[in-house]
Amino acid sequence: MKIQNIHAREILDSRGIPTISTEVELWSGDKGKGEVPSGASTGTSEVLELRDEDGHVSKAVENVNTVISEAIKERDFTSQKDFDNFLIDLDGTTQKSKLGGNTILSCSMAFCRASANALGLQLYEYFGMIYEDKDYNPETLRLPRPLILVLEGGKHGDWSTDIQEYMVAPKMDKFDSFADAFKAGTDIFHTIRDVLKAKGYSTGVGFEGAYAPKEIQSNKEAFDIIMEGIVKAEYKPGEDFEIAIDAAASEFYNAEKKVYTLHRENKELTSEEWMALQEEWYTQYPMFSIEDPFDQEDWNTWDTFMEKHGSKYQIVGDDLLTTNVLRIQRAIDEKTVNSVLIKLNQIGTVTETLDAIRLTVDNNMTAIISHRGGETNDDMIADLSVGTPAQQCKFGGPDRGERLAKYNRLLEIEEILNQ
Ligand code: 2PG
Ligand code: MG
Repeated sequence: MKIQNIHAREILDSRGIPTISTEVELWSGDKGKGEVPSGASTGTSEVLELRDEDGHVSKAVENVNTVISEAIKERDFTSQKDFDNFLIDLDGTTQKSKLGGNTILSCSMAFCRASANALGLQLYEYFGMIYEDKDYNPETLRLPRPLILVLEGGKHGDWSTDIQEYMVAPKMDKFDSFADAFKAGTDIFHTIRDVLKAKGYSTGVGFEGAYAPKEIQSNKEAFDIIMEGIVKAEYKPGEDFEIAIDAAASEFYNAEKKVYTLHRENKELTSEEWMALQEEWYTQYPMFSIEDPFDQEDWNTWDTFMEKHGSKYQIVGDDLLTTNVLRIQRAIDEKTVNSVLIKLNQIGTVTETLDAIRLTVDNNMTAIISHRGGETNDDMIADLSVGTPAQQCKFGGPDRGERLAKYNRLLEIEEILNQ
């Protein structure tokens, strides 16, 4: 695949914050675009997001339009891996701190789309091809189980709760299709709105398209509201829907004092105390998945939690692992998690993202393809969740266009696959 042109520009993400969009044109005339998301609650081991002092991304844009453009134009790349490795070498740093992780990812995504277009493939088919799974068979592609956001707090929801995300997860065998499961999830979402209204709580949404009522009294009340929503929407908690959370605990961990500060509970808790409080909550509800229950460097507590509860819950590393194969390997060796959250922009190329998924599933863990707090209308992650063996996705709540761009793409893919 030979590149004729590459061009980047600054656009705004779903929060009105600048991000980078890059378009690649191949000599065949096929084009592809990549729009990069941005985290709000970021892990410290993520690749560098290159920003100017005033928050813009003009340096990142300039890097694409000068250094990268000059280096890759007219060059023939044999594969996505070849292209991504070329950019990784051009940058030459472990954190992609010279050119920027966001800069490199925008090129990687754009090249990926252009290549799929050149081959006349759907993007999910192309992911299936380049995932290098020897058992790959387009006939067996599956839609993911969605973890649908219904309430948000933490950094995303102005700290209405300390826990950042409360999600409902349909049991897929209870529904005939992804479309049916997703529709049921949105029914619950709308019913939760009624529950909040009845309590006199606000129903405005946070960064990721779910309710973030300031009036909520405690982290636990959020669980009760969700249970009421599931039942009132006439689904059975535990049977039709389970609950998933992302505690994003690094955001309220005080590393100096070694305590978790729960503003909503007015408590400062040691790792052990925080674990005990979580255990008390989770045993009362039909929990399925628990993401980032502890700080990103509190490995020992993670290991203990996993040993005690790994057979019962999906325990997911996000800020802990940052889609980084070195950290994922450590988690495999120490048995820290049984699931890995996958985000393209934590690691900075399509190829390294596929490597992270492969390492995860080859070690019998689940992979969840995830959006970011700051998103664009780019829907690549929907295709990524279908074309790879990741069986779950986390794309936010059904009340903001940039979240629905991904869900709606899944609805489209399901229809194409059923034809
Ligand atoms: C997370 C993500 C997405 P952010 O923590 O899982 O929900 O949030 O992009 O802010 O890191
Ligand atoms: Mg997270």
